[in-house]
Amino acid sequence: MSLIASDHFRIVVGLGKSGMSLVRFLAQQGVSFAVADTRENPPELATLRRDYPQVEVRCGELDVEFLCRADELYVSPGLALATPALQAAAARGVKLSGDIDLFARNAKAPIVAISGSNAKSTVTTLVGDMAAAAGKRVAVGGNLGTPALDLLGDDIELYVMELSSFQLETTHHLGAEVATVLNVSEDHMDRYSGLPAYHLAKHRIFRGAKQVVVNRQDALTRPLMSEGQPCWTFGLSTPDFKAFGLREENGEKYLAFEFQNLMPVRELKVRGAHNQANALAALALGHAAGLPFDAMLHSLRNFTGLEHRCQWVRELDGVSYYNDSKATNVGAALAAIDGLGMDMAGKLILIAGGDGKGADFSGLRDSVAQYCRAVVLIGRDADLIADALGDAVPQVRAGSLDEAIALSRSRAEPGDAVLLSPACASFDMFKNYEERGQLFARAVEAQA
Ligand code: LKM
Repeated sequence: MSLIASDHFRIVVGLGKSGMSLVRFLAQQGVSFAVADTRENPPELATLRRDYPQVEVRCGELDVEFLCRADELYVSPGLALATPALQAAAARGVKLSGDIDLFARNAKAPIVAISGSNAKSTVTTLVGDMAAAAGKRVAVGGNLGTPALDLLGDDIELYVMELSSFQLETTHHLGAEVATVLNVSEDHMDRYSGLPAYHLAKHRIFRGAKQVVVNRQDALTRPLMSEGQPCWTFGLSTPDFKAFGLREENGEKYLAFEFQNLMPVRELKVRGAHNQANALAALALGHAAGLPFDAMLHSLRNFTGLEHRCQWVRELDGVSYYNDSKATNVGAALAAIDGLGMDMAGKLILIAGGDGKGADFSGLRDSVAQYCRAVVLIGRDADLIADALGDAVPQVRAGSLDEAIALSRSRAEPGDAVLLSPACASFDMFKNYEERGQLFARAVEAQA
């Protein structure tokens, strides 16, 4: 180990997916480090013990003295920065950082950075597809898919990164080529004091950004302190200079840039106004990153949406079933209820509930009243949702996903749709939203 490297001692706090990517990166850099996790048996412990048996690991309650042996802690997005042991270490001069900060220090290609309460995976995937269609060697990941540090490579020409507010909290400087907060609606109120704190965390994405992309329909997406960088906008209104939006010509709606139509909206394979906004956001980001329009439009035409994101599963007795397990907050569920509800003749049976993370569910009430025939509630916070919905619509409780499907099936009429869009995290009943979505889809497919 070199003298310079041994000057520094780091601790990776949290041994999940991103923690393990930190371990691999630090080991490869020859930096000395240890690992800590509040859990007795963190997810990647066996992998660490197998591949890095020499690395010290401390599981269970965090020990401040141990943490203070480090000059820098890389804190998992799953662990609150407000955790007393972390704050005690910080007060004693230990720097709190994260994998994205380390990624940004080491990335040699431009970064497209994408955050927001909703649609960030969709827009990240779209921009990644667009870059690939343009022939770029592109790496896509961060909060979705591959952890940031595992993406680093000498031949990469563009990084397209989905970043959560938790990842941004530990990011001191990002220096993206272009950064955006797609939208801001309430989420993670179990981790933030309120919307302002959550909003502030998200806006760290703009630190050192060369260009920004803003949502014209959401003032909370505007950088709090503009550094005079080029600013591109997207929104469903008619676009002006440096803007992407919708234009209408001879009764046909088009995705448009400034005063020029790009492609008819009907050529998109994904439905709903929010998906048009997502397409416009991806165009704005791709354009800022220098991607040509022909490649971007090719990607938009072929995009069929993400797994667990308002995904059609099957039709049964004239009723369509949709898996929107990825809707882990109220804003996401609203987009699905409004988007689907507006597009169909029948009504929705909504399956919702889970770990509400301290949310205010009253925002669901109007859309549920307008588009739903009934609501089937599951999970820990079913009562909170029931109270917020009041008498807007008939409600039933289900103890399991299977029961929820059976109850939904018995209430649905031909032309209706059953929509799993929980507006909640899944951690009270499932490993994660992917598992929740898979179990839903399998159970629906198994119906006779
Ligand atoms: N030391 C230490 C740790 C680290 C991590 C202790 C510890 C954890 C808990 O692990 C996680 C993993 C992932 C906790 C999380 C994770 C992700 C907490 C929140 C999120 S999230 O908010 O980014 N994503 C969920 C959401 O609500 O948006 C996804 C919910 C779902 O249903 O999948 F205990």
